[in-house]
Amino acid sequence: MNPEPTDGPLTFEELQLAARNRGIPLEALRHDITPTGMHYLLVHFDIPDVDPATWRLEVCGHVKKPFQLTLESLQKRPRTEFPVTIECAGNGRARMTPRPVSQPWLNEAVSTAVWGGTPLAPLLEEAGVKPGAVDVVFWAADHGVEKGFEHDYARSLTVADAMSPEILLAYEMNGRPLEPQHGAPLRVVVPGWYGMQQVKWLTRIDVVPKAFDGYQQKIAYHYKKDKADPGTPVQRIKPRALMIPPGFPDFLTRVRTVERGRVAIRGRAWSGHAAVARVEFGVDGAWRDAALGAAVGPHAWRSWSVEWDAPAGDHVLTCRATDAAGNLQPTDAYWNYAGAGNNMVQDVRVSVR
Ligand SMILES: Nc1nc2c(c(=O)[nH]1)N[C@H]1C(S)=C(S)[C@@H](COP(=O)(O)O)O[C@H]1N2
Ligand SMILES: [Mo]
Repeated sequence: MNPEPTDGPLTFEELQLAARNRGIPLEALRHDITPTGMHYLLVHFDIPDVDPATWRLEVCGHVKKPFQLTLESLQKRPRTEFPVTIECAGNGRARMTPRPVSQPWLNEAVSTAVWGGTPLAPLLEEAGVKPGAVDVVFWAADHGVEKGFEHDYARSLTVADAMSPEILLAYEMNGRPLEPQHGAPLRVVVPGWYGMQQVKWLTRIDVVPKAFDGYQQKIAYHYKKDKADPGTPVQRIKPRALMIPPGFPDFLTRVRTVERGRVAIRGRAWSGHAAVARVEFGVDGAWRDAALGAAVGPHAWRSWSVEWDAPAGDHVLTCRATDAAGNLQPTDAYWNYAGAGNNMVQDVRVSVR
């Protein structure tokens, strides 16, 4: 069983997870589209061994015409591709005090890829969702045990949410077949939602007449104040801005050395609730507006920039995003038991010489 949140040093268990699940190197925020090898990665269990030749997608349950599809037949369906920014719900977890013990992300669990595949809604229409259907469950090939619950990874959406036209069954990432770690041969891409909804290694789409109560749906991914609190479900991505740390780093501390004078500060900002409307850049707690670049796509991050006239000395640089729905990133951690949705501002320590 996982331990309770702790103020202690990072544990061996957190190191094990961190060594498997990489974050985006923050300098890779310079790319509109994250190169596949730099895309963040989160795998709960093991990467399953799936043979694309014998793999089938089953569409079943509370539908008039259940069917199965091969990868080839999926690839013959209408194809679309667009960039989507995906962020892990646990991003920011290790910056909470006490620290929920799980994958110890700081700020780096976010990336943008061009996902290619076929829209989900027409497939559900073909299957004919029967009246009384409640949830659409996305079952995956990976299997494990979490907090004592053994299960295949699965997440659901309500039928109404699942019919959203932007949801993709993706077999390509950045113009190539999905890599094993990103869900080969097929994953779900649900723009605007946190990572847990982007089910990889998809095997079965099961339409069910009652609310899905699988572990990853009912127990995990809730904002709760303690273990006993049923909480509220984690769904859409909260706004966040990140900067590319300027200057050069100290190997161990990551403190940056920056030359005094004009420094170009660049970053990215995103929100799953509404478009990013404002980004501010902070120096030692004083905020100013950054210039916004165009979004990389309707479901992807946008760039931002400021020119900073850096005075000599030690400084803390921060940035924060506000979206068009009025959501602003907090300065302090948003604490919750599972360590989800902590979009507190990034801070970067620099030493200007
Ligand atoms: N089947 C399956 N899908 C999964 C996961 C998983 O462990 N198993 N992890 C989820 C989580 S928590 C995240 S953040 C994203 C990460 O996607 P990526 O590794 O392609 O960046 O995948 C999601 N889909
Ligand atoms: Mo995640």
